[in-house]
Amino acid sequence: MASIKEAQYIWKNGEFVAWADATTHVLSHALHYGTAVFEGIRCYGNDRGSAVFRLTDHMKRLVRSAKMIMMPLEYSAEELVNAALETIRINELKSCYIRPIVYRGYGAMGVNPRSAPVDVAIGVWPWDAYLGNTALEEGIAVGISSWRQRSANALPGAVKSSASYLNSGLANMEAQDHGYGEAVLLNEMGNVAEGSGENIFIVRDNVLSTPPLSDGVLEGLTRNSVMEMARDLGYVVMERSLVRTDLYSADEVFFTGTAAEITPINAVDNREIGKPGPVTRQLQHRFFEIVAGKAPEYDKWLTWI
Ligand code: PPE
Repeated sequence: MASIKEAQYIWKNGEFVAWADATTHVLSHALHYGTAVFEGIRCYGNDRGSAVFRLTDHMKRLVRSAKMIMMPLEYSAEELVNAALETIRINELKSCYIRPIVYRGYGAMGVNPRSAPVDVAIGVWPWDAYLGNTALEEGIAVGISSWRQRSANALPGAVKSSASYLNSGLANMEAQDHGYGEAVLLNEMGNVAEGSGENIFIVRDNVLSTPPLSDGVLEGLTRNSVMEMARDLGYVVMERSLVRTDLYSADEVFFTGTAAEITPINAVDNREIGKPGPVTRQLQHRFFEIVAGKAPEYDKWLTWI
């Protein structure tokens, strides 16, 4: 989807190493068995400096992901926050994407991961619009995937694990092969879950709805932010199960995610939703104001470099 724009240094197990030296052995456990959890975070350069959006909340989610898969993590959320900030500073980036990963490294094979070491790394690099340059303005067309969302009792959506993203990749490749910008996955029950790398919202008669966590979706921080922003703007926001026809009949549909930000959806399975609607536009506007440091009441979500 995007080739990496290289930066200079990677934080690895408490030290900075040169970008090119941040390698791992081909027999690392995570490469073979998907034993890794990670985060995606954005830092926004703006008039006041550079601000990371919901940094502590992302690191807390990483700690929870590791805990849920019984992967011992030596670092606290606070230590990881500081490591991320140092990594941005040493790379002298104003705006960037931040990718912390906790993974089972080299030293043991076999499905039981317990005797493999746990390695931690943080990479940062510039990452522009996730779903293409015109996506934020014009929206994208999506298709319901023939792949189901991995089941909550097999590979829980609540854990941001590398293993889960095989499912995402299958759905995204299929969607693009069919000419869509992104996939929407239904869960095993047939309820709408999420995009391959985004949460989803609909708007109908000015009421926002998004699938509940119990439908097996990632507890997205952009999702959480949009719910709070929308309520502050006076909208009713519901977490309720959605079926595919709720998407077809919506006034507006949009994705949320760190990489995708707030991306409007203009068609679902070739049913036209249309140009980005007023609620989507208002929320996008608010979101970009917040990350630009122009909405003091949401400064609680920003960590300045
Ligand atoms: N669902 C999934 C499956 C997902 O991967 C993401 C983020 C979200 C929802 C939204 O979560 P949040 O970022 O906290 O609002 N996907 C990350 C990785 C994307 C990638 O291609 O890699 C991201 O947006 O950083």
